[in-house]
Amino acid sequence: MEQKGVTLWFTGLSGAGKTTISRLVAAELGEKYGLRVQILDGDVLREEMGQDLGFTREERFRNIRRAAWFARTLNEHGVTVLASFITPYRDMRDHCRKQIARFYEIYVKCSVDDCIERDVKGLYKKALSGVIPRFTGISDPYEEPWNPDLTVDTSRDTPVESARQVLAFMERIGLLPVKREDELP
Ligand code: ADX
Repeated sequence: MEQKGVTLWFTGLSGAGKTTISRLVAAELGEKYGLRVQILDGDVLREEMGQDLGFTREERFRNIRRAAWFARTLNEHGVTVLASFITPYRDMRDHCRKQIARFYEIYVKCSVDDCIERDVKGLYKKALSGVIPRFTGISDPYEEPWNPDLTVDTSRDTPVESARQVLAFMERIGLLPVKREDELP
């Protein structure tokens, strides 16, 4: 089936700001542009239908395969998907790019030091003390994207600024519906 919607795939470390930014973007896309939007989030998807999965490379890949399938299916139904998963390996992101016709990779860049300092969920502390094994950025790899469609830097910019950059990117490449003069209120 033709994929009518697009997927913005946010990749980056835990706590980098993927979820926060995707929520801000989703609100704007829905309210201002009337797009049908679905957020797919790593923590939520794992809770709802990934309890069988841990964090080995294979399990992460299975998680990402499921998410990519969902994104693709939603796109086929005209839904814009904002997916936020660490997606730590390049081959996983390449898989997504192949599966999803209109796929845009957004690197939510943040230094490990800043993530440790924020530690919103308290997971870095546990990872550093060895309570959580295989933690991305601490005891498990994160392969930085070589050629993302967009990078937002949350060590430097606020979530609102980053969300604006995402919307500006979407506008620049023609992903936002243009309102005609006579349609404006
Ligand atoms: S992915 O690697 O498969 O893409 P995903 O984005 O779904 O990861 O889930 C990451 C979330 O799981 C983190 O934000 C964090 O809340 C939680 N988590 C628990 N254990 C780990 C771990 N070992 N590594 C990374 N994230 C973990």
